[in-house]
Amino acid sequence: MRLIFHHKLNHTDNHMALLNILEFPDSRLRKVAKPITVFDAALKQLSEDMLETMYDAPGIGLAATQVNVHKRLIVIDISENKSEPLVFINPEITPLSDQQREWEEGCLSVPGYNEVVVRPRDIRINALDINGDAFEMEPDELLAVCIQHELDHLNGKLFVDYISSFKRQRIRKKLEKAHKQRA
Ligand code: GNR
Ligand code: NI
Repeated sequence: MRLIFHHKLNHTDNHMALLNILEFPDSRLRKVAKPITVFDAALKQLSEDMLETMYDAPGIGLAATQVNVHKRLIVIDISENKSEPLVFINPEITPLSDQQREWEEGCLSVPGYNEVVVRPRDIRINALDINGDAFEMEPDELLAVCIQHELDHLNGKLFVDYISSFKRQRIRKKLEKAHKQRA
């Protein structure tokens, strides 16, 4: 990965909270998130809470849509020891080649299921950091997959939308049954 610029959060805030993660087929996962225009303490708090929720799950990425906040904010950490938190605000992706890649994906909003998804292999991401400053990255491998998976969430899209409707219905029925049993 070529790192052009990225911002790391300061982990000095102790007042973090775990957020509830929406699960498929919740219709709120289909909402399109709105661009962020205000870069204040509340936004920093939301980023911290999302990172904490993601680490607790555990997962390697989380989109605000998944915690029922319909703003264009994603957090990612693909490191092994929670040491590389990344925050992307108003992210935009540009494919850099026609190459595609298959990857087995999972999702905290579709717990317990993994399916292979095909996506562009080479991308650039342009985004704002937590202070509203622009940066860009050219991620590869898992980070490129994860960024595209998270941006999909902001557009109301889930990885199960890429698989056969037969598989998707089966997953929907099983999760609905699990939700009923939980209630
Ligand atoms: O934790 C996650 N793992 C993962 C694995 C392969 C491709 C994408 C992901 S993202 C997922 C967390 C999540 O649901 N983010 O939206
Ligand atoms: Ni997901």
